[in-house]
Amino acid sequence: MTKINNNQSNSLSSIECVQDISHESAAAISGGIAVYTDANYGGKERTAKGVRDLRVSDRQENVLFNNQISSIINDTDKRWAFYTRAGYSGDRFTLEPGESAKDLFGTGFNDKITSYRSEASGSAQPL
Ligand SMILES: [Ca+2]
Repeated sequence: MTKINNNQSNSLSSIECVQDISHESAAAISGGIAVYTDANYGGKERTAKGVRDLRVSDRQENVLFNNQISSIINDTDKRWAFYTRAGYSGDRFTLEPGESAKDLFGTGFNDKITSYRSEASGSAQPL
């Protein structure tokens, strides 16, 4: 049962994306970002904009991606950052435009991602 259907007024991830990327940049994204619950782009797939808290979006969408992501495809023209905690906090790693993560096992991030978002291209290098 879906409680909320109005994404425009209630989606935290939508709000965050507006802050992160310009409308022009958002329109330039071609293939988008895709995360998978299994390695080698298997299991369940989530293709969407960034998300501030997967626990919230999971509940809204009746899915389970929080602490499940094991591979990622970044088919966009932006760097994307992935975090172990909600609100883009905790440990962080990034994927450059066109870069993919085939298997997060052994990286310290397998089944640990709770939020992710795009970053402006040309921003400072990650730590
Ligand atoms: Ca997994």
